[in-house]
Amino acid sequence: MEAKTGAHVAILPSPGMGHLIPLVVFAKHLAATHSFSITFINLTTDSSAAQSSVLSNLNDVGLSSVQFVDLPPADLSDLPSSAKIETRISLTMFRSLSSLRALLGDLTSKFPNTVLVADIFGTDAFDVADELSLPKYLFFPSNATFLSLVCQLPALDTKVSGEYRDLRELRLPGCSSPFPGKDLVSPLQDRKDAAYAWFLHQAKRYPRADGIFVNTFEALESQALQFLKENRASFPEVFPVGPLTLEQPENDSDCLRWLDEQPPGSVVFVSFGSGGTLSYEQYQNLAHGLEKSGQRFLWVIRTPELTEGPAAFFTVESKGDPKAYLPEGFLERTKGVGMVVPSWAPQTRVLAHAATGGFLTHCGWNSTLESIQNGIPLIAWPLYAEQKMNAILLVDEIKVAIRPKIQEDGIIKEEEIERVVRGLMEGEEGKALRAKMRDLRDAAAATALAEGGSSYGSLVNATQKWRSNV
Ligand SMILES: *[C@@H]1O[C@H](CO)[C@@H](O)[C@H](O)[C@H]1NC(C)=O
Ligand SMILES: *[C@@H]1O[C@H](CO)[C@@H](O)[C@H](O)[C@H]1NC(C)=O
Ligand SMILES: *[C@@H]1O[C@H](CO)[C@@H](O)[C@H](O)[C@H]1NC(C)=O
Ligand SMILES: *[C@@H]1O[C@H](CO)[C@@H](O)[C@H](O)[C@H]1NC(C)=O
Ligand SMILES: CC(=O)N[C@H]1CO[C@H](CO)[C@@H](O)[C@@H]1O
Repeated sequence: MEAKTGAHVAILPSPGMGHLIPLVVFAKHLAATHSFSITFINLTTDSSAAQSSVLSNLNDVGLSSVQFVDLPPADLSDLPSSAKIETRISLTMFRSLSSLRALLGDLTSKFPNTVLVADIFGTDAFDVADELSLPKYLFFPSNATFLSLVCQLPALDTKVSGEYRDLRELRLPGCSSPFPGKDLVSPLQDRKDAAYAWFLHQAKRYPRADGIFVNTFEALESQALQFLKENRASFPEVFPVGPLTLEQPENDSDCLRWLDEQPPGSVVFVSFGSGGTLSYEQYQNLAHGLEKSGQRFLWVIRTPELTEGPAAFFTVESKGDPKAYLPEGFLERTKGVGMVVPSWAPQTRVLAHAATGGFLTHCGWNSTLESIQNGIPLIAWPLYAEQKMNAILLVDEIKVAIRPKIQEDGIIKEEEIERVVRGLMEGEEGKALRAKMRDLRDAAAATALAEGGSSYGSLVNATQKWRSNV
């Protein structure tokens, strides 16, 4: 492996596909466009095909500038099964520090000009970077609004007693509209849980970074970015480098063939992301609502949650026959109008397809960015707390989404689903959202990581320092 510029970037993703994907895309830009050599550190025991396929994106830039290194897996067997994901990820990082120290020591002897990029659960690695006098950066895979919230969390923690979820309204600088405390990300919902302590621990260490990369762009979140800029005295420089999304490989799937046969802009794509599913009752309502709307749909379906909680964190597969949890006769009645696919669809290709005209989504940040890149307006159906906050922004601030009303019992009724689907695909509201989304798409194309764009310039600015550190 030969360093082209002398500068070398060690990238430390936290375990989990959601964390891996944007860092892979980021690494690809660093290697391909900016000619840095990269070491990608693997902290997981995951050897799944899905993970290898994501990592294979780094192979096209040539293995001469990208290498992969596995750290020995951290032992988490002492954790109770109730330990939350934030706790697990943070502890995996924490318990990997000594092997990371050895690895970075090795790397710096080969590449004296090494920079560490860790993500939001990897700030403990900053200590190791300091010991070795390496510049250290944080990669924040979500948006700038959320980043400005996290940067205010340590202050919030001392100011607020009791639970944030009990606050009817939280008004934070950098977030243009106030939001209910119960819409905060899930680790902030229970301050007595270890997951909160870990999240806060990480947030308190963000200011130590030499800079923070965030997966957004100027035109999308100018207000939050401005707020972060104004806080330069207490917070590191923030570099918007998005939208970072991963294009899926050519995949000749049935649903793309089906889309080929549908009129332009006529299909609503329904998908709750790789970790999302609904209750049995909600499935019935969604099915009836889609059917009554009379709109064409492509629905990625997963086995309903049988236990409590709106959604599971890890990938939920579709097990068994979808007929078992769809209303009787649904598939027959909607034949030709709708298509149901189990578990998975090539989302980026579906969103880029001319037949797709709307997206009913859980509002994961990556799905939001992918939709923006294709100018597809949304129905915001958030499953977890963080996505609820995304929904607020998408619905109230940038106005590219409709949000269905949720009943007291947490269910969205079929009539409401019918209303929002029709509204998005046929109504005046849908037209306005579509026009706004197309403007945003054009802004994304102009500002994104293409040469001359603002995100490109921002990455150049950040990395200039790395080169001049030599
Ligand atoms: C990451 O390392 C583990 C061993 O700890 C290995 O089983 C896994 O295959 C590695 N993943 C990749 C994608 O290399
Ligand atoms: C498309 O991708 C999915 C998920 O990776 C895979 O299961 C399927 O076999 C692929 N289909 C083709 C035709 O490559
Ligand atoms: C970014 O995420 C945060 C928290 O999840 C939320 O407050 C904000 O609305 C989101 N921004 C966008 C553009 O969705
Ligand atoms: C890059 O840095 C220069 C000098 O500080 C600044 O004028 C410019 O706006 C920056 N570019 C971006 C895209 O942030
Ligand atoms: C870039 C990226 O993260 N893409 C993923 C976004 O989420 C969807 C669904 O969860 C995946 O299919 C994409 O691969």
